[in-house]
Amino acid sequence: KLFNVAVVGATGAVGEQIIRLLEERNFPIKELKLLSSARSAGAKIAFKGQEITVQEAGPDSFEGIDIALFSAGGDVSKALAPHAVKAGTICIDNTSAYRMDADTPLVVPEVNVDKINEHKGIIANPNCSTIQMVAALKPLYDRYGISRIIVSTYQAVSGAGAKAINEMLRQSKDVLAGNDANPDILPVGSLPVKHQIAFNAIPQIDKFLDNGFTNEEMKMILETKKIMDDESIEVTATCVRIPVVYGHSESVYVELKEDFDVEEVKTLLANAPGIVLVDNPAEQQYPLATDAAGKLETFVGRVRRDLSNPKALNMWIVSDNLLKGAAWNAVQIAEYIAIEQ
Ligand code: 11C
Repeated sequence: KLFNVAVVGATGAVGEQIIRLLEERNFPIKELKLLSSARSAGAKIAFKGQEITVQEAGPDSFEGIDIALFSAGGDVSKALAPHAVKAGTICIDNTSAYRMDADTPLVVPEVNVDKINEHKGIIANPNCSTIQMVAALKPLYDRYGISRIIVSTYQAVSGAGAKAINEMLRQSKDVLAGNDANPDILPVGSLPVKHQIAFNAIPQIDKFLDNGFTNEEMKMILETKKIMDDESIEVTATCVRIPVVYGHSESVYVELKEDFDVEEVKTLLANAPGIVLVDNPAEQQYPLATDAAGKLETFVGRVRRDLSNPKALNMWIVSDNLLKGAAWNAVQIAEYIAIEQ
């Protein structure tokens, strides 16, 4: 069967990757409709040797569309996905708009692919930093159980969009030339205070909540429990923006419920779907954002027993935040839907 597919947010950093993956994976497409805000409408994007003109997204854009992939921000998803669902479109939403809704499956195929069939029109794609962590922890959860996760992230600027990439590169040149960084975008475009990202680490991703955690940290905490389908897992997170362009890195401490053998853990990880074990300290081999950029897999290394708690492991988890963290996870879900129909 061939599908009519729409990409909402076609000109954004994630939308671009979605279109590239649909082409590379040879997704069974009858017609591809590219949608965006009024500002980007009219742009032309190449797909399989054709030029497709981007149209302005509106409530009537979804007639005849089988699958729509949304990555134009939460407000756009909230405004348009209900119209798409009414038109019979299955929506794969890459924003946080519907992730925690009880009716919306939150899916990482390596973890809970079975949830896709429970959708009521919308399937949510989790936050990038959550996706790579749960993909790597799932094989350990299945074998030993997990009681607690403590994660610190080192997140790429591309997670905050193309403007943040430009800002980091521009600031780097300016600071090296002896000029002011003049921060303008990060940590949060809509907040008044801005901080330099070049040659820096900013412990704020998204806005703060009353509990002292940021939205990004709460996403990691709440989404992990929902995806793992286990409210008993204790999770805490500190999310930090660093001057890397592509690839989020995470230092993860995980307490397991049962005793484990570190070599067995490595074997489980090496054999897990979508996971690549890169763990050879003797040769200084471990996952690096620069190696993960452009790849679909999640890379895990520095696997070692914790010295303060013999039931815990430390590890380093890296993946391309725009691919497994966003576009690839969404296209993977679309591929499962296509196979089922
Ligand atoms: C970042 N994780 O790196 C964010 C971007 O909920 O989909 C993705 C936000 C989201 O800034």
